Amino acid sequence: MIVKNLNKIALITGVTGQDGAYLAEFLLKKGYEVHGIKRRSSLFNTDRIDHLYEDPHVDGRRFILHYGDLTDSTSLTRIIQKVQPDEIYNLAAQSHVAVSFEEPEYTANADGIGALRILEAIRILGLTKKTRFYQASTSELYGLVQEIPQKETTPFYPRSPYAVAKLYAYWITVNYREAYGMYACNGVLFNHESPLRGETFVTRKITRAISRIALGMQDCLYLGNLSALRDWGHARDYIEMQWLMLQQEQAEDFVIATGVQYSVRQFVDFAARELGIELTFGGEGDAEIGTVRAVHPVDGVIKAQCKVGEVIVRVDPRYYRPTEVETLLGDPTKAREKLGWTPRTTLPELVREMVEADYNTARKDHLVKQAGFQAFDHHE
Ligand code: NDP
Ligand code: GDR
Repeated sequence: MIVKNLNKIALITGVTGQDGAYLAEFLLKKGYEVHGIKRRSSLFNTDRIDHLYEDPHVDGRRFILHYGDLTDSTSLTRIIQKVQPDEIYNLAAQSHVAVSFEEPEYTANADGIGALRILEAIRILGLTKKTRFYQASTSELYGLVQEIPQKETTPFYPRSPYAVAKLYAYWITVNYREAYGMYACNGVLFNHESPLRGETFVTRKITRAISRIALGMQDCLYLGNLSALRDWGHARDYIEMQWLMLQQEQAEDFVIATGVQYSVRQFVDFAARELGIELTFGGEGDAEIGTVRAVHPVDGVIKAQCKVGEVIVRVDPRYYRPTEVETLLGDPTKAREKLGWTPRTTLPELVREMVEADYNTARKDHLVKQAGFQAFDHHE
């Protein structure tokens, strides 16, 4: 049963990220007052939510940003006390698995203890009956998979500092639900992507590079493990589930996935085809390459500038991870049956949307260059 949500107040951590941007827009459309926590940075970091920005000098704002950080309890407690949210969506994280091997302690602090800090703030402020809590859990918890496909009851075996930190956050969320009767739940979300995806995650890295290669702006795309298998969905579909999970009578944890799996290699192939490039993959491991087999014209785009026989994809072992998650495939049956949810976007549709967006950006840069634009520079 869906609870009414008129004039509710939501607080989103990680509002400047991919999911935060989609969720903020979604909740605003539902009539929520939306508060977001952003980090201080030396450059603007609000690109993904600038279209939602409201002038602070005008009364009646429904989208309000606060400075805070998941590693700083005082900022979190202050914001939660001020906002008195009905719902908190904890989306903030150092979310890059490979980076977590480089920054394991920070990742543990932000992604693991960060969740605890919010739960404790809710408890200390006496909001356990008012404030519902959503934790952005992850399919990375399954890591070295114990069962295919993975569902809510599949045992965890995390394979990175990121996943271990998220494991703590998962269980502390369950513990606060059981210990204090809080409405707190985990969404165990499988990979979800979009044109707003960070540029160093594999899907976006591919769609961006293929677009630039097609326009002759880049020669080659260097990737790590091409054989990794993932269950990729669209972020727009998945954030709806984050909201739905907080609208139930009882808090429960849910797996969110499409139930369909592809390899990184297949993702590259789909992206290239969108721009008329057919590839042949050959070799193994570090020696694997993707060679152009054919180039076809495609409506609405300039004919791809790469030549038949050219190698445009290579493997660079620097992108391998010390411990890899080779295969992930989710079983979203519980979400379908209890929340009435099915993913709307297929992988080919997702790839098309991402390539379109990245191609348009690359095309703009290309046109500027072709038109002979030269930066004004006093020092030349
Ligand atoms: P992004 O990396 O796009 O966004 C992460 C957000 O967290 C950004 O707003 C970032 O701020 C913020 N952030 C990072 N560190 C801190 C910190 N110490 N304090 C406050 N804010 C911080 O991730 P996604 O939107 O893709 O993912 C959202 C959540 O879901 C993450 O927790 C992720 O781990 C999890 N998840 C994601 C999946 C996916 O496939 N996308 C799948 C499963 C789980 P800034 O913009 O300044 O960097
Ligand atoms: P993942 O996403 O680790 O699944 O975590 P990512 O896109 O980084 O990697 C997916 C798979 O692709 C392989 N890969 C590469 N990855 C990157 N980033 N760059 C490369 O060049 C490359 N080449 C091959 C990886 O080895 C991996 O197997 C994402 C994040 O959003 C997490 O926050 C989230 O919890 C999980 O999804 C579910």
